[in-house]
Amino acid sequence: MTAHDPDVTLRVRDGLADFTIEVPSWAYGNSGTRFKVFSQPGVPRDPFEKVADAAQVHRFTGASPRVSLHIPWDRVDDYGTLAAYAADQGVSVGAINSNLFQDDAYMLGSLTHADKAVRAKAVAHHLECIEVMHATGSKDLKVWLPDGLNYPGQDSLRDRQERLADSLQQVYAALGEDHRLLLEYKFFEPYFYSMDVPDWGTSLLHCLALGDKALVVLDTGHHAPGTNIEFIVAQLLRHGRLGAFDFNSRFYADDDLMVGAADPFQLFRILHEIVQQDAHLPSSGVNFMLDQCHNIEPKVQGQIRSVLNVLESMAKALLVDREALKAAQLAGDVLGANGLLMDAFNTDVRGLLADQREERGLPRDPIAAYKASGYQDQIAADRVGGNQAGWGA
Ligand code: AOS
Ligand code: ZN
Ligand code: ZN
Repeated sequence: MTAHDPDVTLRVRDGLADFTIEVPSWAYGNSGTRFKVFSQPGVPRDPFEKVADAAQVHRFTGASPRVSLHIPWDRVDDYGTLAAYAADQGVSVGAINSNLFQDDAYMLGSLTHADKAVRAKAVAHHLECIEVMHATGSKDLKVWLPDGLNYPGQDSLRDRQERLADSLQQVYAALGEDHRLLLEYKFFEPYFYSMDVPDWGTSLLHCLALGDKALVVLDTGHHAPGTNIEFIVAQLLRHGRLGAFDFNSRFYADDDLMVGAADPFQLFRILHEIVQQDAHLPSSGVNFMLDQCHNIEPKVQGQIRSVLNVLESMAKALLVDREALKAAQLAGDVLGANGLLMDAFNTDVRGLLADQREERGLPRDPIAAYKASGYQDQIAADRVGGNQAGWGA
């Protein structure tokens, strides 16, 4: 197979025609680890400048028309003005991310806390996020629950699940007609003995209890080493409960590095499962989002690289000859079936994607075009003293 076979070219063009990747507002601000936040020149000073930076990713890739917001990091006086500004920049507001991990009241839990007043505070925060959704046209409320325990006996594992179910039900009841609640799981951090939504099964159980508008968020950095993530993708798709990805890369833990940078083969295998179920099409409702923090690399450029990594893996997944694969699988042709997958993964699709970008009036090399645009120098000159609140700020 080559990426220039006519039918292959068509399969990739059709498959990517409406495929989009949502970028996070928090990728553009200074961020770091608990050891150090390295400041970079030109970082945004407010959510409007974050949106402007995010819009550059779409401007040069043509594949990132939505920007996830985070409350309170992106709190503004008038969200309608922010949404209108985003539209002027050629993008729209995507998921609204709540924050249950930076308020002292939540030290022992937020939606799971033993104190009903603390749970009410956490529920009220989500009602604020839902108001932001109404004001911006966002359809997705993303809830990452950072609650957990550090020691056995600290609290009742079961009681926390009951409290969580009740709290989530209150949030779910407040959703707008066309809103969705996306519940993200994480197997450790910021707590280390147990998390209250540690795995896809727990997220799925709560989503099933809530209703059809509750779906699971799969963050690729949120699993124990060696986890077969594509199995989780296949299972959640089978039950119609895969709401979104938070794409990133990990070498060690939840590193939030550029997606595809650590294990492009894993990214390909994940997207192969997506393509097998046609879940790359907008009709699937799966939201492909990035959740990354560019600590040492240039921010906008790091996002462009990440988007290109997803597009390249998706294009390779679209190369897989589905009929031939199914036939080989049914025939028990182990090496033939594996060979079909590896043939697609080992195909260089960069030229094909560059050709297709050029056909759409986009740059063949988005990173080179971004670097030549002078945008980075301009924001470095204009934005003195930037450091919008965000990770590690
Ligand atoms: C935290 O580890 C999770 O990945 C969250 O999805 C994300 O980083 C947070 O929602 C930022 O808003
Ligand atoms: Zn995430
Ligand atoms: Zn994470």
